[in-house]
Amino acid sequence: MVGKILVGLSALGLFACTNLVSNDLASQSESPTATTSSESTSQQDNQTSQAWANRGTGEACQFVESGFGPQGQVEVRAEEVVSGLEVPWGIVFLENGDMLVSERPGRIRLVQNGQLQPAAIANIEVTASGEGGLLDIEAHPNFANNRFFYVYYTADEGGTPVNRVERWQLSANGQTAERDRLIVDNIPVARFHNGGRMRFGPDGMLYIGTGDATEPEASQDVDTLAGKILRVTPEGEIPDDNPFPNNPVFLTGIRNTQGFDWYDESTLWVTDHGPSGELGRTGQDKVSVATAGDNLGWPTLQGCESQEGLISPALIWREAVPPGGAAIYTGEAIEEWQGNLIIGTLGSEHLHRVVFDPEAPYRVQTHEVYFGDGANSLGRIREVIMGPDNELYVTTSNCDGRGSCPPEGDKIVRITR
Ligand SMILES: [Ca+2]
Repeated sequence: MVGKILVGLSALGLFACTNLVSNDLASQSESPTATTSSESTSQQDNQTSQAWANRGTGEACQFVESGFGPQGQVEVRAEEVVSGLEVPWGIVFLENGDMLVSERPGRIRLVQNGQLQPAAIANIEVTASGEGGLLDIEAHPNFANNRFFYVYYTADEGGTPVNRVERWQLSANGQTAERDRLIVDNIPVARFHNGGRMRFGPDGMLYIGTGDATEPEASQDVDTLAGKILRVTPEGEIPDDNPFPNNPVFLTGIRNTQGFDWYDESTLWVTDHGPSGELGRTGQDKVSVATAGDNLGWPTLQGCESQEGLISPALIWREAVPPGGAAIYTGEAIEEWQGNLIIGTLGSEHLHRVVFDPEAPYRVQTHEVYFGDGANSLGRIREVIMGPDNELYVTTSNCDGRGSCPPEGDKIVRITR
């Protein structure tokens, strides 16, 4: 039935079609894996494999020829949480509701009882040029007991810049932090494409997005850390069950990811930046559906092209979006968004909602633009993350040299009804 509606309306144009059906379809996505209790395991397995049969083949790739997508139809608003920040790249929520925020120039800031504390709790010596500096921050899954958190930053190693992940420990009173150990070193650096996103997965492993450091072919080389998503233990060791033996690499063929989240325990929705002039190409920012060991195709694939052994995107834009952080909305406040991927965008300055087909979760059903117009624009959006209060938080990145930095600086904003 859903397929027929889509086909029937497609003559009206893609955007009209997605607008008309989005609310209906979104409500079906609330229980994507629901099955009746009478079904046998083998039937479920069979259904599952059918549901994934065309993942990444190009068959389900949606190419947005112009613009970014239809205007969002759900009424949402932004509430300022704090301002006065400078390129807040990542947020960690502490068990008491406070937040740690990484600022790209190298500061870790504390938001305590809703107030941004004036002094940084730690200053990390970064070589900040271009897109490098202090990028993401991530809490240990057992932070409440061990107070460990992770930082990804660009360090000066004897005159050569490298990207590095370290583990730090927050003091008991939360006012200072100390370096604990090195987790991953010598991630290649360039002025652009430094990756930087970190997230703990549902398996308790630390996933780290890296950039190709302006060497596209590095993304296809499983023996470099550039242009990948890495997977390591909380101590920085290589897990025994990584897809490439004795190798931290989890996904290859990535150009510069800053956002990913888990659809289920083994499936990631991954955003990636497309080319900005190299190899004579521009635009082509995209969303892909990935599992362990996948090759997401940079720089081999363009647009919705497909090739054996490479994963074609689910959604790709001709015009430059570039995507910042991304999170699956799991809150109650915006019921229609539940289970959808919400992407913050930098250049196109909006929040993007992507609804996957619950029957075929590798296929984009609808997608929409929020906060994309002048009146309610937030500007450039960097981090996108669900808080422990089940609300969605984003950071602005208007003071990163590519936006219009207001007097109050960058902000953390809550997105709610
Ligand atoms: Ca993070």
